[in-house]
Amino acid sequence: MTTRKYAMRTACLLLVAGLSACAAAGPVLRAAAPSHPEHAGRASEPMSPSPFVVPLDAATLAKLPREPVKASAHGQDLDCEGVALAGLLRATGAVPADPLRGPQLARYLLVTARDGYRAIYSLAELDPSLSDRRVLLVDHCSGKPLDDDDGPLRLIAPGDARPARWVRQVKSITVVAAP
Ligand SMILES: Nc1nc2c(c(=O)[nH]1)N[C@H]1C(S)=C(S)[C@@H](COP(=O)(O)O)O[C@H]1N2
Ligand SMILES: [Mo]
Repeated sequence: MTTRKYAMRTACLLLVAGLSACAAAGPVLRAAAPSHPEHAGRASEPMSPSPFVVPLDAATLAKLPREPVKASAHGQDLDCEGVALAGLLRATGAVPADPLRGPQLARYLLVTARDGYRAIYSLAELDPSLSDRRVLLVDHCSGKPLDDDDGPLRLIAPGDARPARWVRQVKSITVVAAP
């Protein structure tokens, strides 16, 4: 073998070895891409587990300030009373007391009803530092407890142009981190 041929073969071997090394490094490079948003927050921020079922028992609700809300659905005026969803989430530890940030912004509330109806609200739209929209969990309208068709708990979001998310017969409210 000539010196030149030997040099060429060595160079080729080095090239192949280099490419193999790069191929082997591939998954490592991919792993360095941005991590899942749920893990992108500061380590010091306490996070509730996901899913987190928000307590809706009478004792929990009784501790919260009551708020009136007037709204209109299908031409019918509603004059109701209940608690702010934002206050309920904070009081039960579902969200931190501070303005939402980081991975909290990729979380949402799943609201289910006894008849199978479901709707979601993002945590962000319920945070008073991000939005002035009110969403209330009401238990009385026109001075009376809600009947079984509507209650005993119903959501009312007067900022929504249609009442489609005003879930009647609320069965559960769960905080969920987006997958
Ligand atoms: N549990 C439950 N809540 C629900 C619904 C439903 O089918 N089931 N329909 C929604 C829709 S689409 C509308 S427009 C309003 C209707 O509210 P109303 O029956 O009080 O007018 O309720 C919302 N909440
Ligand atoms: Mo609707």
